[in-house]
Amino acid sequence: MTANLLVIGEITPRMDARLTPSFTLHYTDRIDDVPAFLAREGHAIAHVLTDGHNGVPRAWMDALPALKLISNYGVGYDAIDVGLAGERGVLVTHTPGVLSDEVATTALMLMLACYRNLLGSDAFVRDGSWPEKRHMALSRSADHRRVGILGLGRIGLALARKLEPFHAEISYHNRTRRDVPYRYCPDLEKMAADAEVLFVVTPGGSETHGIVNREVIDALGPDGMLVNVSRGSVVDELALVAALEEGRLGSAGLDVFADEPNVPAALLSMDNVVLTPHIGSATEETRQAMGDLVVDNLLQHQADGRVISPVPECRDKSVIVDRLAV
Ligand code: NAP
Ligand code: 8YV
Repeated sequence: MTANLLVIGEITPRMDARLTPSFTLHYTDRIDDVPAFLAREGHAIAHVLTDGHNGVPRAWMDALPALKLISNYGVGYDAIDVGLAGERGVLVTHTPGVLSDEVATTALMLMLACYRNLLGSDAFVRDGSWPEKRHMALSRSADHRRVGILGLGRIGLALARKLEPFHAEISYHNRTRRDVPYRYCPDLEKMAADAEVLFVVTPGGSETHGIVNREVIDALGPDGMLVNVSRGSVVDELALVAALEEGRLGSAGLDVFADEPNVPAALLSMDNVVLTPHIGSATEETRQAMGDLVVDNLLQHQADGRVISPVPECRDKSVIVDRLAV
């Protein structure tokens, strides 16, 4: 007999095909009245699949008394109340590692696009300016930059390694120092003052809310660049927009925003910013790897109650499968 799985957000056909033999899938996007559905069927749903954008609304969790596992399609799980999940004995899994290189590439791409004016160059060709004006204004080099990475975790480290061929001088700020060949800065504002580019790669959530504030942005300065691929909540977006408008910050590459998919109107007309719609991990290859891990967690749990990649808050190590050992 198949078990019920509540699917919040979009999944790929491959994920659907792998899940269907073991689960009856209930897509919330296809249900007219989700609260009414949950009031009727919620008692029989032990598994939820969601993503970093949607999480699981509190009211829905309350309507799922038999919930055992939330499998998150993404590494960031700030949209899920892991404290509440823990209290209720609900496991939460995510997709660490399999997307690190892709998101690092996105961050690097944003830096390169800003320094080398990729969007302006493309527009110069498309709008017919090239034959008429002949030369564009010179851009800035992306080589030999002093770079600060806020959040040298899995993605931050992948990014640091990708920056090495650009001869970057790399510093980082975490709460804890790591055994890496990069300079540790215990003070974020000081790191920003020393850096030409500040990359933001921490998790979202209350601990990091607004830590890139006006002071940090001002420390980066009129020639500085901010690249954010973490969560919009980590940066004070009003302060960021004001600094760009007033020339207190030089440029920005932004993949994430405070109120997605809404982007502050002022950013849309600035030619010193590059904007992408939260596509850090959004390639066929990486989404396949993420989707496989999401599904593997669900199938494993269905088979024996264990999981492969729980979030760190999950303290019960007995439920974790050591993939290398199996
Ligand atoms: P990770 O390995 O857990 O790394 C997070 C890093 O942030 C760690 O080095 C951690 O070091 C640091 N950190 C955490 N809280 C901090 C704080 N309050 N102050 C300073 N540093 C702090 O996570 P990851 O796999 O690299 O992913 C990072 C985040 O990227 C995700 O949580 C997600 O929000 C975002 N992401 C975005 C996309 C996208 O599409 N744009 C895709 C994937 C992930 P300490 O613990 O020592 O402080
Ligand atoms: C996804 C992300 O876009 O992994 C994350 O934390 O932000 C992205 O990989 C998101 O989880 C939605 O699938």
